[in-house]
Amino acid sequence: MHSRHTLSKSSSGFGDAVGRATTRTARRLAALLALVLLPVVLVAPAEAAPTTVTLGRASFEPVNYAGRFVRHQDYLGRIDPVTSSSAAQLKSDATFTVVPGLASSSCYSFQATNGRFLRHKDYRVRLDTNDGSATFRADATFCAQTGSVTGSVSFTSYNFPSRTLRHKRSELWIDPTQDTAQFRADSSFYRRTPWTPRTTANPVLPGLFADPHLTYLNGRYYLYPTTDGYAGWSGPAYSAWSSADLTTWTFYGNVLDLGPDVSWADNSAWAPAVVAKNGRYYLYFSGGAASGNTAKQLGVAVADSPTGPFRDALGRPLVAAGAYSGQAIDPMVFTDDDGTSYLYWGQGALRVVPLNADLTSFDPARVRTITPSGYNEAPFLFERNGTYYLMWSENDTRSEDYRVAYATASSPTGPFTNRGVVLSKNTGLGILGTGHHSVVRSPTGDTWYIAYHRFAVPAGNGTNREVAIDRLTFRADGTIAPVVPTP
Ligand code: FUB
Repeated sequence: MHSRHTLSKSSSGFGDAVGRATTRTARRLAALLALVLLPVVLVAPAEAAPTTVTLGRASFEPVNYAGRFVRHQDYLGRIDPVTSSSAAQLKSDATFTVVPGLASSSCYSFQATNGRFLRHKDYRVRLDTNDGSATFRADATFCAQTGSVTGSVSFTSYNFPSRTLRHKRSELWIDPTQDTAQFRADSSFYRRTPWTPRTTANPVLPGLFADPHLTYLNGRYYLYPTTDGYAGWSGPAYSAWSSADLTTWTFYGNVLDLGPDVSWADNSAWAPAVVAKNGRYYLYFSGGAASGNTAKQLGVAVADSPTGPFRDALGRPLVAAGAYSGQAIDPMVFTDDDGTSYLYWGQGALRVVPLNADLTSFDPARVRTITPSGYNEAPFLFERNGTYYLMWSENDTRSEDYRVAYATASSPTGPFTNRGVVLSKNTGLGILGTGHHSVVRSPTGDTWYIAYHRFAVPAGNGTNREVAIDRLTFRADGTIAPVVPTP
C-alpha cells in the first residue's frame, strides 16, 4: 500500500485565486464566489462516468487554463504555458505517452519522454522511475472519468479512488474529490496533440510489454505480450492487441487474468502463444502460484474469439512444474501442413511434443528434448519453402546481450543445423536486450516480420521492456539475414 506521509494542506476547493487568498478581502471574495457557484453545484451530477482515453503520445491542457499544459519540472507535476515557440525541452516535458495503467489495464499511466512515470506520493504528483513495486504501480495509475466539459477527461487515483488529479496553484495534486464546479474544472483536461510528436516506429505498443507473440488471424494481426513493469516479472494478466497494418494497434485489455481465471496460478503470466484451430483460439501460457510459491507451470486456455475471454481449458497445468528439467515456460505451437500441431517449450532445455487433436493434451511418451547449443528460452518455429526454422533466445533477459539465434531442419522436430545469431543489440542506437521474439508472414506474400522485446528506450531494463517489430529477410540460399533493429 501507499505509505501516507505528512500532507501539505489542500486548497479550499475554489481553485487558484481562492487558494492564494490570505486576506480578509480575499476570503470575502471566496464567499461571494461560493454563492455565485452554488446553483452550478446544485445541478451538477454527483458522479462522473468512467470513460476511455486514446493511448499514445499526448499533451494535456486544463479546461480552465487555455495555453497551459501538464508538464514535469524538477520531477514534480505542474501546469505551465507552452506555445509553439517554447523551448524543445519544455515541449518534451509537456508530452506524455498514455499507456495501459501499470496497476490495472482498465485505467491509465502517463509515461514521460524520459521513460519515467507520473505518480503521486504524499498526494503530490511527481515523476519517478518505475521500480516494479505494487506501490509504485498503484501510485502511477489513474482511472478516467468524463470531465467537466464535453471532450475533457478527469482522472481519479487508482489506489485512492476518492481523490482526483487536479491542479492547484499550478501544481498537480491528488485531492479529495469535491462536488463543486471549481474542483471539476481544476481536475478536467483536454487530450491534445503532443507537443513532441513521435519520430520512431518502435515501440509498436504504448507502455511496458515483452515476449510478443505476433500472429495473423481472420484478416488481422494479433499481438499477445507479457505485461511488463513488475518486479520479478510477476504480472498476473495477458492482454490482446490487433492491427491491420502492424502500425496502428487496437487494445482489448486483459483477455486472461490468472488470479480470477486460473485456479492453480495467480502470477508470472509470461510469454503467451495463441493458435487458432477448428474455429477456436488456444492461448498457451505460464503461471506461478503465490501460495506455496510454486515453480512455473504451463497451461492452456481457450476462447471463441482471438480477443477472448480465454478460459482455463483443463483446470490444471498442461505441463506441471518438475515434470521435465528446466522451467516450464515459454510455450509455442506450430501447426504443420499435415495438420499436426507441435508444442515447444522450456527455459534451460527445449522440449517438443505433438499435441493431440484437442490441442489440450499430449502423449508424455512422445516428448523429445531438442535443446540447441546456446539455447536459453523462447523457442519459435516456422516453415518457409520446405525449411523449418527453429529460433530461440540466448543469455538472460536482464542482460543487454539477450539475443536471437536460429537453426534449420527439414522437419519440425529436427535434426537442426545451427545457423547462428540473427538479432542482437545496437548500442549506438541504445537498443539493448533484443530477444524473445515471434515471426509472422504477411498475408500478401513472402514478406516476413519479427516482433521482439528490448529494454525500453530510454530508461528500460530486463523487467521494463518494450515491443518492437522489424523486417525479417532471407538471403537467396534461404538463410536469415541479420535483423536491423530500428528505433
Ligand atoms: O517475461 C518473462 C520471461 O522473460 C519470459 O518467459 C522469458 O522468455 C524472458 O523474456
